[in-house]
Amino acid sequence: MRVQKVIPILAVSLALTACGGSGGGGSKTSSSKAMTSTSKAISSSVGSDSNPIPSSSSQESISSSSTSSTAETSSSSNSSSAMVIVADMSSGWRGNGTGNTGVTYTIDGVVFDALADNIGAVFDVPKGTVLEKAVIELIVNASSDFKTSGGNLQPFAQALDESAAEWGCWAPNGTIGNATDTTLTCKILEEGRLNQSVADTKVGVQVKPGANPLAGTITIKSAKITLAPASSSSSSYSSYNANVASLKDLADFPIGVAVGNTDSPSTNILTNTQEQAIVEKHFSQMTAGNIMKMSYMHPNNDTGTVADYHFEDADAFVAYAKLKNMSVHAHTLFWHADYQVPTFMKNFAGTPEEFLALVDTHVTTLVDHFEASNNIASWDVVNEALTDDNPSNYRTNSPFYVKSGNSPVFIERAFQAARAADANVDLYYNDYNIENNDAKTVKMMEMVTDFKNRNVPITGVGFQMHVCLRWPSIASISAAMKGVADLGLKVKISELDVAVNQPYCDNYPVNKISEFTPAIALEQKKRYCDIVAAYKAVVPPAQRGGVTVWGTTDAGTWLDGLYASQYEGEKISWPLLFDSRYGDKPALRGFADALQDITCTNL
Ligand code: 9MR
Repeated sequence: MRVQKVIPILAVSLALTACGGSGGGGSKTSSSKAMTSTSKAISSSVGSDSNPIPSSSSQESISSSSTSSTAETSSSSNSSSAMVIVADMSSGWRGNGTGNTGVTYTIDGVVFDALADNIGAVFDVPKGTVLEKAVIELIVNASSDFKTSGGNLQPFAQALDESAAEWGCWAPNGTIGNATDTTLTCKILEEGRLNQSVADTKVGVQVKPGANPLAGTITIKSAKITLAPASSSSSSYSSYNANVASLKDLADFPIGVAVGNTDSPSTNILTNTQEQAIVEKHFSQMTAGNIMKMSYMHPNNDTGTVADYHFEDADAFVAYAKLKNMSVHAHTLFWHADYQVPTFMKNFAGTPEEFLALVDTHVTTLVDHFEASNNIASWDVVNEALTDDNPSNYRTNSPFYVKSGNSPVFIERAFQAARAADANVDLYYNDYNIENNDAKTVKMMEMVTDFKNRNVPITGVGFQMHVCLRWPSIASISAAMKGVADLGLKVKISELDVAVNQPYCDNYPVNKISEFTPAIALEQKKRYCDIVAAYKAVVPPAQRGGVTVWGTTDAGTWLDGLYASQYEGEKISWPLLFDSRYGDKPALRGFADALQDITCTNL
């Protein structure tokens, strides 16, 4: 019989405050089974709304008991016992979701009204609890009117700062009992994203509408969370030591990292000390993941003066980099993506000449402003102006292209203005999928060759390099980079990440990789090594603009968010050098091996 350690959640008070929770998607069917006791509310109690979060010391008061309850997730054969968090059903819960009316405590459990989409009830789990691969089990009883409304239930977990969540669990109406008990289970699959070090996590259930308006009540009769034994964590390399004192010290070209700074606390480089420690130790350059894009920097054009620009966040970011002896690769002056184009640009109604004058003003103002910091190594002048078609072309539906008189002339105009503003800074054209050495690479080469021939002041090409574990081939990557290097241009790997599990990669989902096993981690190590080694092999030292990874830890990768709906509930790509607990991954060793000219291996 397995001995179970029970962690009592000792709630210190009740809370009935409306809390602005957020809903989420998710279409995964949870396993559920109907049981037979009837729920009836025979008493109610309410309390104050003081802090409902149990202190972390209450979590430490682990009591051992030899209950015989099963721990479904404890499939590991090791001797470690399952850790179970059992929620107190008489205190510590609160309503969740906009417009909730709180919870009522009854003899049967915690009751909430199924008023609207995303309304639910939650309790808090203190930060520091490793929820990765934990299984949430809730026994609920939905009233008959809820059942007939067609409503669905979604058990979930979400960090209080909303930096991470598990929305992949879903109990459709057909699996929910009619005034009978239903067991909802929800396995937290997001690797590391709920191993919160900075925020508590709320766990509970919310209602999702069906065909008819929601109605009725949900009684939560019990709630427990069975934590995964440490050995079954998908971060099987969380204690891996890459034995790399400082990545940047192994290279004579910039080693960069993209970071956030106005995002949630968990991804803010100005406040997250764990991330700072990694960045300052291993990197010599930073790129702002977001805040140096057009929509952030030049949101308005009302006055036609510098008052239309927003520099504060970027200035703080550049100043931090400078303080820590890191240069900045500034990203980006032009990017067509709809949500990155400010409204005034989209609505610009002047002539092409007037639009190109606006291009000049935009570029000159930004480049001049940051030149003053004396810490900008390079700019992505134009980002992603080419299509993925075969043959590839300029993005003719980009507002910049259209307003330039259906012409790509804004691109060279931007380079010219940037060079006029700063005589020394490196100027890049930046794009994705150009490392594939296919039609898009051909179009990029045509454009930059033309620029070279006409003395358009381009310094280099940024290969974003958002690659898969097994695609494209190193031969293709090498050939594409060599083409640019042979023109005498600089080559920068500007946004490197190696997605292990990605809907557009490696014949997904047939070859879906659901577990970050040691073997996969080592395959990724070799992949990182092969890419950096290829870079060194084909790009002469004087033309190396550097290698930048697109994010610090796996917990902060853009990939998990972007493709969430396509991951079948498994928003996991494990693409970076550090795991979600800020630990080294073998990928870091692979990167270092290439820098040290050590043969790339998956050993
Ligand atoms: O990683 C960035 C993500 O946080 C932003 O939400 C997104 C939109 O601004 O941009 C991501 O970065 C992109 C970069 O700017 C250009 N190349 C592709 C990157 C990943 O989408």
